[in-house]
Amino acid sequence: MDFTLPEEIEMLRKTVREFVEKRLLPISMQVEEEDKIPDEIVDEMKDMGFFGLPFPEEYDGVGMGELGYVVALEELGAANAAFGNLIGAHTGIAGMSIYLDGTPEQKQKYIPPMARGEMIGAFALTEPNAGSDAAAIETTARREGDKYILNGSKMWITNGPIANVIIVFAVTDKTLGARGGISAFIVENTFPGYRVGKVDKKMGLHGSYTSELIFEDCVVPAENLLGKPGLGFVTAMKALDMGRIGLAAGAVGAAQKALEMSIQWANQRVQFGKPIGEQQAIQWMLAEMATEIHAARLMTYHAAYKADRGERVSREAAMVKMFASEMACRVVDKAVQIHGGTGYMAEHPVERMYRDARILKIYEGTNEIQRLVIARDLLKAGK
Ligand code: COS
Repeated sequence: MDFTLPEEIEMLRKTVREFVEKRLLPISMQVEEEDKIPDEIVDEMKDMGFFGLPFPEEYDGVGMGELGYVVALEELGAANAAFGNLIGAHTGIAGMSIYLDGTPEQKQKYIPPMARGEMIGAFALTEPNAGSDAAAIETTARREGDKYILNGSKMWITNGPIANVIIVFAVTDKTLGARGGISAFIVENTFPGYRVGKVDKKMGLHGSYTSELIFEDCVVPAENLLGKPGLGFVTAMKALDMGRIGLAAGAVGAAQKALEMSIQWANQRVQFGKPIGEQQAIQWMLAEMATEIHAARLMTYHAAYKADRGERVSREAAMVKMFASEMACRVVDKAVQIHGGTGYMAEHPVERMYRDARILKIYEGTNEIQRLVIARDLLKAGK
């Protein structure tokens, strides 16, 4: 058993880390305050291949697979969460849906411009009446000749306001539900009847855009049906399996950064005549933080490795999403505690990280849903 990462992935890590240190960390506070990633930074991220990390080079990707992708997301997680969120929605679930289930023509048409960052992706599943119960979506798609007509609305869609390619899940046969009644579509933002609705204001993730998407007799060419008719729910679940591993990687990266800031503060902050790091209370917190991060990191790499082998990872993805997100929340909470009043101040990065971490337990499937997925699989497999 070899825990060494392939050399090209270690090199990728080094490149991303340097970029994060030089370009992203210095503007993390600016992104927070302006609620926007500067355009020139997004362009640099595109030039570095961040938008197509897992996809093969034949699609203009970097060919790093899921493992390389999660290592990059882990590094990105050290900076403002908006950076990883842009990539996660675009690559991890939108591009991934096309990569997993698209026809050769669809892959050739959409993945290269997405990998180059010329088209931004979004994944539109959630609706006002269908969050955890994703099979309860009400958006409809009815076939009319060589077109589908979509009607309905989606909410809380990451990258919604800036997306050019939207993976939309809609009901094609109400009687069949999750098993044959939901289809996936590749919708371009220029298609008639598509528009962006209300843009959301959030507790955290400032600089990452989330919005409602509205489909009013939206006309979608029949060739933009993604995968087989009626099998869209399976596409959504498979893409989410991959997305959840990426989410865990971002959580690990953020937690690692919070730990490093806490160690630095523990060495520097003097109380009772000595650095607080010499107090056992602080030492125990640091030890617990580091241990949990280590466990989550190994779980993340393992799930990505298994995904790259083409194995089904639903159980592992649910486990690592649940564990890493809860770990990150515990770690950033301790980081705020170690920083004391300083950590509660809006000018300190741990204050932002504390707010940003909270969504990890909710999106890409609440942790209650992850527990359900794990438990169902346990009961089915008997182990
Ligand atoms: N991979 C492949 N196929 C899958 C799958 C997966 N991970 N999960 C489900 N399927 C397929 C199966 O074929 C399944 O049928 P069988 O069990 O008969 O084989 C079918 O889909 C229906 O699945 P299931 O019975 O599990 O559907 P449920 O309606 O019970 O819902 C949950 C399943 C709750 C797990 C699903 O709705 C979910 O993940 N909800 C959270 C949604 C979410 O993450 N939202 C975040 C917003 S998008 S960022």
